[in-house]
Amino acid sequence: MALKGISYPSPFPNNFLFGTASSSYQFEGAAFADGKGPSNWDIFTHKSGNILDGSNGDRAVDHYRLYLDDIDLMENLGIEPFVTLTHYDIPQELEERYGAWLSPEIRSDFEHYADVCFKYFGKRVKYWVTLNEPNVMAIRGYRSGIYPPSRCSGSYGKCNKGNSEKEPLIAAHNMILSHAKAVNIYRTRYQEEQEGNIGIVMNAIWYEPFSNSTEDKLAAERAQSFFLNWFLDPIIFGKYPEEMRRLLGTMLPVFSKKELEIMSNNRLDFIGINHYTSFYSKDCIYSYCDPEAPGVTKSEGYYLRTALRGGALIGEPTAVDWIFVHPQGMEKIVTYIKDRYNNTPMFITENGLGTMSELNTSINHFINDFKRVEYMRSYLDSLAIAIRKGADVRGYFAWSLLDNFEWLSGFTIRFGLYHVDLGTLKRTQKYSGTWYKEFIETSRGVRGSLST
Ligand code: GBH
Repeated sequence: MALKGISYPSPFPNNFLFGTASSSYQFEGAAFADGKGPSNWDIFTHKSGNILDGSNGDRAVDHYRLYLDDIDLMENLGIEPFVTLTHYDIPQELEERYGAWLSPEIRSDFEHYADVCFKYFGKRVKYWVTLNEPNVMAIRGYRSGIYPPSRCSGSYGKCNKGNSEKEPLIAAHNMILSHAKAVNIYRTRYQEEQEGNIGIVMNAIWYEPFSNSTEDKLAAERAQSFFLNWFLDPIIFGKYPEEMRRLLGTMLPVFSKKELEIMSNNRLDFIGINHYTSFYSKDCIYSYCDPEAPGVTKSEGYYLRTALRGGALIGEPTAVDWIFVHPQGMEKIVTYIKDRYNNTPMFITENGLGTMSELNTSINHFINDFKRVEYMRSYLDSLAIAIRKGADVRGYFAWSLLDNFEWLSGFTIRFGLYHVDLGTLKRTQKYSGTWYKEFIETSRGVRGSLST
């Protein structure tokens, strides 16, 4: 049915920001240009066997050279720049000098780096993000070891064995304090004059209890605590989540009085949420779980993460092994964060769908990305419900503007609203890009109109 000419109030507030997301290592290339030293990811991707298709970010999608063209594409989708100080990659030199995130020394180096960025770019940047997904950096860098610096612990046995289970906790502790120092510098030296905002971006998964039992509900709560609240609680409340303190005891680092002081000047201006998927979580304290399965050890919070229940998946599987299409998760995770953190302003800093990048496939196959549109539409609908119910969400960014270097998957997975020809690097708008532009135009204020 077509309802033409009728306007409906848009569920998105008037000044809601829509945009796209990108990241330096995945986009820029120019890995060794203009005096840049190697990052931990440069070193990691150059070791054979680390990246699925043997590729690396040396050239990526050459955003370093093509940035003006790409900014035109971004503007086409209407944005205000948000700048992230660290999206996984850090100078390899810090790794070699003192073990990077494992050392408290990184805190003052990070502070200095942030200071330089605020000083030189703060006039033009009104939204700063200190760290992208520190929870993923800590887990993948120091527990499963599948990201640099490839340190694994606990029940993960693939890399250098014998690291302490404490390492992810220590790395996280230093990340939290590095974040805090950067925020502090911004607050004391720049914010008043530059009138910007500063926050952090977390990867957030919605954990649905595997069953109605109290045990599984508690497991879902622990899953949030050991993944998300692990960082947000100390940053916002000045202490690690209750479940972590109880289960981990002395394994968990403590904040000294002086550190707490730095952190107290730190209320976040916003929480950035990267949300893509949901999982079930099943209790492993009162019920048996295979101790070799990832997630079930004490330092991980004793819960089993699974997409499968009674023979059915939590959502449609996708080309990305950890993304299941479960749009309700968006409303639920946003509402969860709203309730726990006093409705701190939120941005959905990443959401999107990866598709397979088969070789020898005609460009039309990639351009007609109806699945991506379906995914985005359903997640945006779900986000709109959370907003209607009172969540203070101020923007949404699609991951990603362009197809790009997808970390361990190299160039085998594409997330872009624009297709990138990996030979010529030519950018071509996909159906999702066209759709998103139109969606943005019709979603502002009361101009939203609906036709079905
Ligand atoms: C985001 O990461 C990244 O910020 C972005 O650079 C990336 O391109 C994009 O998503 C698409 O992948 O194994 O415990 O970490 C999301 C990375 C990987 C986070 C899978 C959640 C599962 C939980 N995600 N991960 S864990």
